[in-house]
Amino acid sequence: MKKSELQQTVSAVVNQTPVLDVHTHLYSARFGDLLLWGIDELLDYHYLICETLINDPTSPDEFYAMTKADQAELVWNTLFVRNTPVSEATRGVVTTLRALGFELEKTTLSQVREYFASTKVDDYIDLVFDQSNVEAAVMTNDVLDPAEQAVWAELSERDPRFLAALRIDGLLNDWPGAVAVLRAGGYDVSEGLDDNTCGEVRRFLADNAEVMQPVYMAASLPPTFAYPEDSARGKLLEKCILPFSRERALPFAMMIGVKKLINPPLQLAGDGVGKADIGVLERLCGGNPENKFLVTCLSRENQHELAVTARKFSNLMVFGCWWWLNIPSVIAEMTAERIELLGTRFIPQHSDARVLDQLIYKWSHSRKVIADVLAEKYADLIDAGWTVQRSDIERDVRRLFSENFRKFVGLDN
Ligand code: HDL
Ligand code: ZN
Repeated sequence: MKKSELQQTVSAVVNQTPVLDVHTHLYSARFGDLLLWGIDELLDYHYLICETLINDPTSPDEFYAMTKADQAELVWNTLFVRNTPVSEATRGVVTTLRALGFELEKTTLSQVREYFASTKVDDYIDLVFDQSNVEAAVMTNDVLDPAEQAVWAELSERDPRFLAALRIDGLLNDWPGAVAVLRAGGYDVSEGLDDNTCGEVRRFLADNAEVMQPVYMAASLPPTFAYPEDSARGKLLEKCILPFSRERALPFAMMIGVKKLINPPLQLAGDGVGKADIGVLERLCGGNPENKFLVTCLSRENQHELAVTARKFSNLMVFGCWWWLNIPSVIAEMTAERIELLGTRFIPQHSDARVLDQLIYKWSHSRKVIADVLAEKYADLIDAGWTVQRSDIERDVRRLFSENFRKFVGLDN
């Protein structure tokens, strides 16, 4: 292939290759209101809430006391009417509404609301998955959330487009709170984490995994995350999570670097970021060669050392440009250094979508950046004297967009 054909070919292949979205907060329609979709949810996204509250005098407490519709109105007027929607999260709303056929210059919020009021959720899931070319999305299933657990108890048939992930933040980051929930669920646990309690935690994980059939276990962890560590988290990891993950061949996804609630009144929008100690991964991956770890870090300053570490351990798979890294300038930087250090052995992106509609913009924005970086790398390779075929590009993008993940977690084995 000539260099002059690269950009068009790579863009076409990237757009045509379905993606398996390895981390979202979406749910299938059978989870009812847990699945967020439509314009008011799209505008009430916590990324837009904090952007609104730094541009408008409304306090967080006043904002959260408003109805969802009034919150959405304030977000719309502040970020889209009084200001230009040029940030990544605001531009995303523009991309999504355009893709749905709205001419924003002539569209009012109430017209968009009318469209959603007359749309059925099952039809909309089909439309969004088709528009975003997503073949499946991994949910975030909180094992300690009673509302979600109630749905699992009744769930008869599964939508194959929604894969489960056993999310265990509550266990690892709030063990005393978890003890109360597990005891209420009939598990004989105590805070002391003696052998009996650890056995009961493993039974709890096994019972949940039996119901959910997850593709991995996951937890978000603070920048101070340490291993080994003489703490509840350290003991739970050593005696429960790592053995269970190994025995069940269920990879453990660690999302490291979130500083919870640096501004508490902002609630879900109030988290911050901190640089983590990548040495934790050297000890976890090196000390547990039978375990598999999916890892993403929240701090931009961790990315290069994470990619270098991923060169050393075949049981470590790097994924995504998480949260505030999911912006074109940083996706480009991270994808380039990952290709330069890891070739195509990594998972370039996940959407982290909380609202179904976001799949449309998160994937169209990321696909453009990833295609541009890939085209540049193939051009460098052609300059070095290698012949690049379209079939090579198709194989590479399939690897990046789904096959690396499927193989690593044992899907379709
Ligand atoms: O812990 C996580 O999974 C994070 O993605 C948080 O949910 C965060 O609030 C988020 O939505 N980031 O995109
Ligand atoms: Zn998330």
